[in-house]
Amino acid sequence: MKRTTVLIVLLLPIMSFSQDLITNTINRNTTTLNGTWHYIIDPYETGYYNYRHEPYDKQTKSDNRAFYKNYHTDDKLELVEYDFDKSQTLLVPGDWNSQNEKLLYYEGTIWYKKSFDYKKSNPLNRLFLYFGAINYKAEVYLNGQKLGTHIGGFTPFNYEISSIVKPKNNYLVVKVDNKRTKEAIPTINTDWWNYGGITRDVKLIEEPQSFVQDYSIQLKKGSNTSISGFIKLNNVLKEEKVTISIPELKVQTTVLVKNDNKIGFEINTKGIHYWSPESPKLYAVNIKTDYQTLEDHIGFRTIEVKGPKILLNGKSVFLKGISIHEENPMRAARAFNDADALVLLNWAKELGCNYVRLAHYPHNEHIVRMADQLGMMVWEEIPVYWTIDFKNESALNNAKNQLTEAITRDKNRACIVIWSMANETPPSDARNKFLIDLVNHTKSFDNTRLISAALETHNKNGVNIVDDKMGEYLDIVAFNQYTGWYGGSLENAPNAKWDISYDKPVVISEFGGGALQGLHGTIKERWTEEYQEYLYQQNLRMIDKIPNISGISPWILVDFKSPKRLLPNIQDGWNRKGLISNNGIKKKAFYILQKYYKNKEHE
Ligand code: GCB
Repeated sequence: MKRTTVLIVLLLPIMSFSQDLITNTINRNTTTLNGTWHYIIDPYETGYYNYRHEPYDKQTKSDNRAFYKNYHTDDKLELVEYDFDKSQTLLVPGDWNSQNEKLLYYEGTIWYKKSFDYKKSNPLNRLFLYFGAINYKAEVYLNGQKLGTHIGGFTPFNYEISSIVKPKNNYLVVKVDNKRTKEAIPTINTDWWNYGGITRDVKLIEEPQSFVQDYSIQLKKGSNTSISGFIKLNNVLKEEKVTISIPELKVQTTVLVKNDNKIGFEINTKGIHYWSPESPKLYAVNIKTDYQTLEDHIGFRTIEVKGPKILLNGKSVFLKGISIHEENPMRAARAFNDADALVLLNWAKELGCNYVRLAHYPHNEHIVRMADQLGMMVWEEIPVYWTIDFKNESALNNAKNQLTEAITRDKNRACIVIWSMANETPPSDARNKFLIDLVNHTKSFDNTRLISAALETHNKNGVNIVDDKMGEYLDIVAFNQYTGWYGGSLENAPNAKWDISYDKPVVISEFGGGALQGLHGTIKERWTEEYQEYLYQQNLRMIDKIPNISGISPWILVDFKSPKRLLPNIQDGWNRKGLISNNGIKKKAFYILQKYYKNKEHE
């Protein structure tokens, strides 16, 4: 193998994490805790607070009434008012709403309990407990000891449990609370189902004393021959050598690691087969220390903006996209595995997409990895949605933390080309400050991708205006517009006038309208497939004339559940803007967009 020049840069810790996230858990030595978990529905939080409403886990004296104690007694006289083992079970991963009819609308606390045995393969090894996501707030306890609290429903977190875990009869208890609150991210008001529960994989990760916790391996900004990034070890015992190799490119480099800080590296190479939708090449990359070898599969590509164009690997690209929620419509449930990811992404492929907007929060790692493999560019977003409590410092920290966790998990995925800061947030000084903070935060982690946010337009004297101040801070000016649905005439749409203040690529992050699959009529009848079809035809005619248009992600691939959509016999709890119905049948508008994308291939 060719040795290349090594540049070692000591990167300062960029921010302190609430817990240090372990990345690439898919390729580590793990044991799943997925499966059946016992649960107790606890709307009054009886297992958390005593009758003076003081949390048990903040008391100095241990109290067996706390559900996390999972208390059992042989004393027939003793008062014990809960028993996980006699309670029902739920499947993990999975939302609770879709698993028990009584929980469809439930928003509040549910306690989960899983017992397990665990024998480490080497007694000196360390053990970590990893959750893919829990919506929304999780209090986690193992064998009666609190591990921590996590806030945010769509990002992973982990705890070290080496000193608590036993070979037999461990009991893991998690209090999950999905109540909506004003200061949360997202806030009280959203147009999607507030699925509660342990919604993603749970696993135990066994690691050596000192291990590779995280790394970034990507093409360096501005270069198409230099692969750079950092390696972060956990618990460096002595000076350690870490070798990063990409056998197929015949390159490797070794860095000397002295402490737990991130260590930068750079590898120069030639002959990279760049990742693209047409050819989503992923390279096996090995990270080797004295104690372990960790493998990943990483694609290399450049993504940049030049004036009003988006360039992928130096060539102008049009984002032929579609928006997607993390939901399997056939199960009417949160999506959480490869099979779900395939259903959604194969539909997008069939539509002719090269790009998906994963709205409105970070989706599970399965779909992101699948997009990497299938060659689908991705817009990843955090749930800063509508009217967040922008003046609230803790809301900002919460949003930043969710962004940190999302970027930490996904930064090595070539498919991700855009980080989105927000969706349809109302402009104000407080909002601008909030979003600018998020933009800077993102740049401090990852300067290789583009930054955007779904903004809004307003109309003045018949002209559609995009002048949101945030446009200055974004690489791509994206906005949602609903001509023909929430306002504006479809007939005149193709002649609409546009005034966009920025000479940057423009992406229509949403447009669309609802139709009940199977309902037919004329283009003058709302909810018919014909109306939706006409809406797509006219919007696409209009979009073709928008200056600097560089991509679209219409709203939305498939009908999705929303408690806000109440019209009987039409909506029945579903947002009907899907191009595909909730039972998987394509509506007429699907074929309009498919044809539009097909024609784009010849442009
Ligand atoms: C929007 C939102 C999206 C909604 C959609 C709608 O602008 O961004 O979350 O679901 O409109 O259907 O109204």
